[in-house]
Amino acid sequence: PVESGQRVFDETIAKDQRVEPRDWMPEGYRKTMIRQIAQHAHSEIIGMQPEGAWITRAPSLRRKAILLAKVQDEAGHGLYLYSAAETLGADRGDLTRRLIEGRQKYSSIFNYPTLTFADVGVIGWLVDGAAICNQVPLCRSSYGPYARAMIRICKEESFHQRQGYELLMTMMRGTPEQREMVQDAVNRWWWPSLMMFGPPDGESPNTARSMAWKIKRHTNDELRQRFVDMSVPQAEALGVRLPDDDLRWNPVREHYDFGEIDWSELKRVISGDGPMNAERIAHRRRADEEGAWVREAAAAHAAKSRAALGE
Ligand code: FAQ
Repeated sequence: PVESGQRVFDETIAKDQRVEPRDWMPEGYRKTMIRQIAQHAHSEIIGMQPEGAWITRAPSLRRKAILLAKVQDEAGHGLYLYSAAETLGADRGDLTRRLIEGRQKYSSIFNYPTLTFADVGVIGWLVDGAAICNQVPLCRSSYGPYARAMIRICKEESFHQRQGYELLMTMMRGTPEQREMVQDAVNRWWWPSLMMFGPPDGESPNTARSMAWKIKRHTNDELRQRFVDMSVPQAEALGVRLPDDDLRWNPVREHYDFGEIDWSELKRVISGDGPMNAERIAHRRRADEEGAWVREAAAAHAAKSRAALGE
């Protein structure tokens, strides 16, 4: 019965234990978890595109091998997360359809273009850095399969972040043109990276409930601040300027103050009107259509194998 299910669920959350697929859970919890995991999975898969565009143009065999490995990891994260969504009763094909039809979201950050190879480094440093900041606390998220997926994904994201930083370090030791490329990429990606953490707490409809359910462990603004504090010394070590005149240490708060984020830009990009939204979705749609025959063949082969075994 629902009442005892609710009681067990409440106790599980209160004791900081994990909710598992077969456990009773409130419908709202299930819906929220499917929404967040699906958005996260879609982000990994769409997130393959900006960097994937540079695989054929990587400046050396070594850089190409690294980039290939990173983009493959992202595919792996996406598949891993779709599996986590399936434990909640979602259907993978249905989630993909919703993405392609614009009925489900993915991270705003992947709707910006990658103009030079320095963008690959900056995505590793800032975008993967922001992803780690957001996802390390999710390793303690209340839904078991999601929390466990995050542990493995965070380990790989750490490698991604380091490869980006190392790439930028190398470019910063290079020619003046290379240093300019890095600074230009930082100028373009800094503010969108801050937007990855979502709307400000006062305008985040999901945070309160997701915190009560221990799906989220910190608010959007708390994690954004943590990311800013972490990034400033890294920028100094690298020798780049973060493009914000209001960025300075606040000894009273013991945090860096930073400038006002253009929230209208985040709204625009989330609602489908960013620089690359149409292209990202068109590419994903094409990949889905071109892969249809593979899925059909695999299903037919599986059915034949089952028949041969007399099942
Ligand atoms: N972009 O009430 P809240 C990666 C939506 S990392 C687009 O605050 P919530 C690694 C939000 O979904 C990127 N939409 O929502 C990688 C909600 O919409 P809905 C993926 C955004 O869920 C690196 C509405 O606005 N990481 O892929 C964004 O409590 C390099 C109201 O917002 C994750 O998904 C945004 N930036 O908090 C891959 C992490 N922000 O559904 C390749 C897991 C907000 O109500 C290359 N997710 N929205 O219509 C989370 O932690 C949370 O879902 C937040 C949003 C923090 C993103």
